[in-house]
Amino acid sequence: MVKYARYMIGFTIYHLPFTIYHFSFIISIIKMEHLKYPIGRFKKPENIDAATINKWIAEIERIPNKLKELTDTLSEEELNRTYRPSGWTIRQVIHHIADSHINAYIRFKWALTEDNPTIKAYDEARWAELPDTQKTPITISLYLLNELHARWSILMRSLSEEDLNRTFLHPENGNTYSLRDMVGLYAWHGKHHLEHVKIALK
Ligand code: NI
Repeated sequence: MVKYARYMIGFTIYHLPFTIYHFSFIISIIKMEHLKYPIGRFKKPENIDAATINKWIAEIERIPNKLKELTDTLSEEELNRTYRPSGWTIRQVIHHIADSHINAYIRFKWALTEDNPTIKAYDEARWAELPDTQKTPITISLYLLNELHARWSILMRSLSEEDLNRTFLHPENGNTYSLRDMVGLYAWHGKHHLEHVKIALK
């Protein structure tokens, strides 16, 4: 028995560094997931009723203003801060939201005017590296988002139940998405990046 206890103690001490290593590795993965997805990943509710759609549209409408409030007085140094190691800078996040939502708006229009069209995917990481991201002041993307969201919201508010069920096909994963789901996804997307800006400024 003593021999067994000694063996177990020896075994535990011998493996302790590995255990600590694995534990800290798991913690760092959890931390990275949290920095990447501070409000969690988008979870589609089972039932998306009219009240949920209205709430989401109101959230999309508020995003440009919230972004402006957060970034209005930032210095060049602050705009270059990132929200996680090797993540985007605040400047890139703002320009990315404009890139993403321009694409989203066009996807809505395609789905409303064609029968389950195949949309065009885009390489968001490479878009965020193009020269306009460095050279354009963020105020231009903030104005763009303000005007775009105004027009997008008018379109979204005009959609009937039937319109909301219209779909498009994403060529990268072969999945079909309804506009009903997309309203939720982009309400999430705005809040998701808003949180990144807040983290970068902490
Ligand atoms: Ni994004």
